[in-house]
Amino acid sequence: MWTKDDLQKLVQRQTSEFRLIIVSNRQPYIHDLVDGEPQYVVPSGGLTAALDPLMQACGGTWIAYGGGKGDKYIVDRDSRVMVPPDNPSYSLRLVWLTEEEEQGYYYGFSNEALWPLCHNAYTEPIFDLRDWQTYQAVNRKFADLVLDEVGDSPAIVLTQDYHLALLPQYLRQSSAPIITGQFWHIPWPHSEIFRICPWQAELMEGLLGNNLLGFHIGDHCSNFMDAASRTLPVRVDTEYNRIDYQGETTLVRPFPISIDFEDICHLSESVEVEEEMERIKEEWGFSDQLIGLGIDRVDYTKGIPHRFRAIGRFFEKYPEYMGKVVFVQAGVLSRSDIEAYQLLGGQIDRLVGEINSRFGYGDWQPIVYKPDDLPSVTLMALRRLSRFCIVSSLHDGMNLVAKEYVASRFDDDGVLILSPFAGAALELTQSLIVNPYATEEMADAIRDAVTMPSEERRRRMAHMRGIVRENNIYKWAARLLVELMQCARETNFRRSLYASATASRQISEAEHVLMLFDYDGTLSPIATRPDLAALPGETRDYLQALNSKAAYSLGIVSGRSLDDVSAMVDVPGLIYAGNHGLEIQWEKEEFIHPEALALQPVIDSILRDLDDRLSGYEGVLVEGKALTLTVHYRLTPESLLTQVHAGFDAALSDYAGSGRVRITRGKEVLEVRPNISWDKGRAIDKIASQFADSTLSVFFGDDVTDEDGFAAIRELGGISVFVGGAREPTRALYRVDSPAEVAETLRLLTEL
Ligand code: GDG
Repeated sequence: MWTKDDLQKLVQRQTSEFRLIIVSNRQPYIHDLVDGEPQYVVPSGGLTAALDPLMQACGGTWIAYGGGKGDKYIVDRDSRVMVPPDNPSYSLRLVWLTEEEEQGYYYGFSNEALWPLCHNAYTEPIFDLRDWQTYQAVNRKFADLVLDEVGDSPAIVLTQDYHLALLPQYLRQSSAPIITGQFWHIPWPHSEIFRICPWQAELMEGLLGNNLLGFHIGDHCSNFMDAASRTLPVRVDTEYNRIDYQGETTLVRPFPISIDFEDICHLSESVEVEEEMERIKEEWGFSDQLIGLGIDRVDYTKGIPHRFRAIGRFFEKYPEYMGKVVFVQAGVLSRSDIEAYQLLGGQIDRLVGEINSRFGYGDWQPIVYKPDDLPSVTLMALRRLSRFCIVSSLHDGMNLVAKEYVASRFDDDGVLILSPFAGAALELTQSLIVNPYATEEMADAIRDAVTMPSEERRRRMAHMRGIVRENNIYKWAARLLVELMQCARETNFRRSLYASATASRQISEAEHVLMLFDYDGTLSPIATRPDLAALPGETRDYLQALNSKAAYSLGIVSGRSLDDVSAMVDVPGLIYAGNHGLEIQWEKEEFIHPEALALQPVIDSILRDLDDRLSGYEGVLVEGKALTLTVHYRLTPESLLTQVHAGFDAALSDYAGSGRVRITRGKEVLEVRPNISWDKGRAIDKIASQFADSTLSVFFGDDVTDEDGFAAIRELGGISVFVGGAREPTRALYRVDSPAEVAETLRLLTEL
């Protein structure tokens, strides 16, 4: 089970070289003015509930619209404040919008166009040109602040939701070192519906600015890919869920969002909640009645009228429950400036009035409606008091209310009635899943919930709790981050060293640059035999030219022996490190690792054994390099490979477990080195230590053994460059395609 702690460790291990920036419309802590004093409130809504725990675990910056009246009073000159206020752990930076901007971007395009467009709730979207233009302008405003926050350092920017569909494209248009991910919290409509939007192509282009785009469930991913293929000239790969457009790739993945299960479970057991339960029973006059519960943002997608109709039908069909069952609907009013929401408010009030006056008697009313944004302790108490909870969404990305209900029932009691049109229905299969439009079936589901034997209630609830406990918010965040890191490796984020403004600036501004290269596959193309891997003539010239500049010191760190590599490169005055850095030679030092020297007889004996066993095989070359050895088998026919590998195993069996040698399998080569804590990374550290701290270290490499070098360079705050395909995993921060591009980089630097 994922915990906050696990997530924190994952972030440190995998993403430490990137800053994490979340961008959303709404801030997680809004500051209002109470009696002239700024006071914060945590807004209700799924987004905050899900992402605040992630930011608390990871640190970083959250960029959002400063919509609170007190916001301006609590931020610093950069519009920044540390949050949560009680336990500051990450930074919140605010974007300021005028009233017109808020109107056009938030109420207008986001909530009168996109929200109804994405939800099958039969509310017609309003497409207003001015709203659209404001939406574009505000997305740019957000992008500017994000770019300011990113500066030159590599960042993961995780954008939230439908308010910011154009932002990723704006970020990509800059050359900032950003990996872009976006989570779309609401459904993505079928392409037949999406195409009614007059700006479908622009929206699609905006979202394809993401390296990774997440939805809650697979259906929304499929809808999106289908819509993309009908809107733009994209290539869609449905097997790997990826879209290629204008040379860039967007991965489309389902990430079912969740909640902090343990936290909610723990809170619901508290004494405060127990006391609140007593207070509610007494003050609201609930004696022995069975309580049904609804908790929603009052929105036309949540199916609140549909649920009330079913409650009316329940009492009509099963009058014996009159006076014995009461339904509490808690709600928080939202977007009340929008006409569709005002109409909904009126419709709900009328329905509650009708049902209560038709069935209610004495002190008993079938529906208690509290659209008052109740405090969370009250909501928690209501969850615990209730026999059943209804989530009757007409269409819902996930629906966290359902998961919160499950998490708070530590007693394994309670029945969840759930719409199949909420993403949550795919996980909470032990709920009573009912179509909210089917009033008759909903009424029967309510009857089933109130009559369900305790044993069955517990069995179902225990099952659902197991699922939500396992699929908690930390797992969601971890999966998203892991996938984003995969994107960092798979996309052309490391497209080219010289396309990166950061790297170019770092190099051109450095007082001194220590630039080290692996040889095979980095400076020279891989050849069929090691002696054929010659250095291209122009590369030699560039190395020489650059090394003669006072601001540069160049060197080679290779797996070849020192004598071999210095003969192949043949540029005097360079730093040469051979045998993976076990021997180093240049004007400032001559070094042979003493332990390696002591283990030389062991390497010699393995060499003889490998030679005896393998030198007869076609295409096998056993190369002794004194301190290490390499077997090359790039030219060995496929049919002999099994025997060659068996030869390795036999020759190495006595040594593999001895702890004296280290065996690495690289690009169709097998290398045997003394097992001492020394590698290319340590050699690079040793060389770099001879230079001033202000020296910028750069290392180009292509093979597994170069990864140690990349790690060392990262520690030194330098520039690590992987030479090779975009899809190969590496720790390097930058990438160039081939030895030819390394030569081109050298040429450009000589001309600086
Ligand atoms: C979007 C997607 C997706 C509700 N009423 C009150 C109240 N709430 C809290 C709930 C819950 C949150 O608001 C609602 O979350 P939902 O997931 O149900 O829905 P949306 O706000 O529409 O969120 C949705 C979500 O994003 C996350 O991705 O699941 O599909 O539409 O936490 O407890 N809180 C208070 N008073 C209320 O009356 N205090």
